[in-house]
Amino acid sequence: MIVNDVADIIRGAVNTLPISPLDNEFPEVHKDDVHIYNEMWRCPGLRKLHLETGKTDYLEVLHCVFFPDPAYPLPIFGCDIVANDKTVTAAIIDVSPVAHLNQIDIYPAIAKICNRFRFTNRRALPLWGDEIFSSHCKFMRLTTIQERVDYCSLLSQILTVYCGLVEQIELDTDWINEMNRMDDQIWYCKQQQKNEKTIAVLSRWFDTQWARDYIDNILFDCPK
Ligand code: BLA
Repeated sequence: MIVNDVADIIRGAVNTLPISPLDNEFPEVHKDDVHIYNEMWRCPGLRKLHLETGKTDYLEVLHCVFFPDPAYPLPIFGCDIVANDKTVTAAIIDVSPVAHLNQIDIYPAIAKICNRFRFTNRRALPLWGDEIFSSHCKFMRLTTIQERVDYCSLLSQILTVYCGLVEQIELDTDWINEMNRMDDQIWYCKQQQKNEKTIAVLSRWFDTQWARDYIDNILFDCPK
């Protein structure tokens, strides 16, 4: 199953970092045939590394975001998978920019990796996504086994570069830079909160208010 393969790649990358566990309000959520698992960590440079996997009888989702500590000049890593029993309808991966990343430019390495992969069933980003994702963002349907393998390979190469950057990044003590990175991360979270497909699926499974709170506080909580 693609969600399990992708989750294992993410856990492998997370384990290369000096992580510690993060308070996790919902390690597991079970309702009828819906089962959601949350894993959360932190490490120097990242305020929250979050991996969520969700399964129902007919749908599997994986959501993962590495949210930087705004005191460090790091971009945001994010990926998402939505799969039914036949196909992966949505697979997305991006290293999303925020202001003042000038310490080390990760994008030439990311561009080189992304240019190695060509997916046939590309999808257009919704407007809210267009405003936060980088120009290297990949968003597509995965229809063949080869495309799933390619997605996993793309993911592990990007995570190697991203986690390598996290390990060598230094604190940027300029508080104006920090405030700008904070603003951009809040903008990222607010835009992601607008994804109507997330709220639609979660409110099919749970109470609408619970779904809203879960999106705003667990999936895309703003930095404080
Ligand atoms: C799309 N996200 C979706 C879709 C669903 C979810 C059902 C529609 C699938 C489709 O169009 O084929 C739902 N995703 C979820 C749910 C969870 C989840 C319920 O992870 C967890 C409980 N979404 C993210 C992250 C990104 C992201 C981190 O969580 C990107 C980094 C992007 N998801 C994203 C985008 C779409 C999407 C861009 C397409 C939205 C659209 O086409 O309008």
